[in-house]
Amino acid sequence: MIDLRSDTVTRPSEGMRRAMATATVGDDVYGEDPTVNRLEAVVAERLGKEAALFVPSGVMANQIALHVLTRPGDEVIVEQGSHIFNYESGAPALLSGVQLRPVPGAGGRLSADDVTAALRPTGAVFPVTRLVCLENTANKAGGRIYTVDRIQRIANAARAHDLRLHLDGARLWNASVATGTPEHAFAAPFDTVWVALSKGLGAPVGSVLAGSADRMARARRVRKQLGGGMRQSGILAAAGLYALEHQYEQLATDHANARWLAERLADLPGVALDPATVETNIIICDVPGRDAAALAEQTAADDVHITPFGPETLRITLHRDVDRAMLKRAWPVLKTHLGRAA
Ligand code: TLP
Repeated sequence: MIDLRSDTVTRPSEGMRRAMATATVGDDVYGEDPTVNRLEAVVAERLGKEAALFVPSGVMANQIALHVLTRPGDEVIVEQGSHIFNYESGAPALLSGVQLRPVPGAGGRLSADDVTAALRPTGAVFPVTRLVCLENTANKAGGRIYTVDRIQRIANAARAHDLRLHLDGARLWNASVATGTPEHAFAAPFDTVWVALSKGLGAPVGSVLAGSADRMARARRVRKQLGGGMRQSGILAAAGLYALEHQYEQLATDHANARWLAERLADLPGVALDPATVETNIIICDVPGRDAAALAEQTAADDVHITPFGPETLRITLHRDVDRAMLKRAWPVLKTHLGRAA
């Protein structure tokens, strides 16, 4: 099986399994797991924040951040393709009592003007605009990157109106590897930011949320309220530390593989794709006039798995468990099924 559905499907490598098996652990609810403490310190430093918190998933990282940065009834500006708006099961309304304001950004990314235009006037009838959430890379935009400059302009617009800022950095590592910009430079304007260990880095479980020491103390409490307090979670944190040390550089290979495939897909008659938009490990392409779900079923029958990401849109995601040789085997299958115009 060649699984290009997501970078979440990556499995722990042999070295990672060894690091997990030999990790020193303690009870993290007592704050006594040395491996978790080390992971939190390492990630806080890489993100340039005072403190960090290991959480079971990216969704929990987003939801904890929303909870500590808002009050019930607030409005939160998000891009309309964002994970928070589309794939978190309505949790912002359930867990934080906030209303999301989905804003369409050109090519799936917001600009400072988009944020300014979405601000609510003051007045008793309006919700209070409290928070702007960005996603870097932007998944539904095809893994596209928010540059530091663009983020800074958005942050200036937001701060001018006393808004807070949160970054969903599920694939922030990819943005850093692709641009050579350190993670802390991307993270600096944000109150809270999280990064995933369980996507391209290849760890089995976990994300790390970072921010000020005060906010992370509150976040620790919210994590417990959500049932995310874990015990000997150093077993999992060890996988994250191993990934950062040994598997981070590999992300560049995923990007090169994505470009290799994008250039070929773009030449197929049935596919609408500008390969220049493929900046990291995700390819989003349209198949005009054809049923994306049916196409994904056809490629799956030939053992190549991709994700329908809209009625006529497909997502193909590169990751460390698909090397160039496997990709070369996947290519004829993709070519056969996708390469026919409607
Ligand atoms: N994304 C998954 C699906 O849920 C779509 C994927 O296959 O890409 N933020 C972003 C930008 C994400 O892409 C994801 C996972 C999450 C948050 C949630 O992370 P987890 O799955 O760890 O809760």
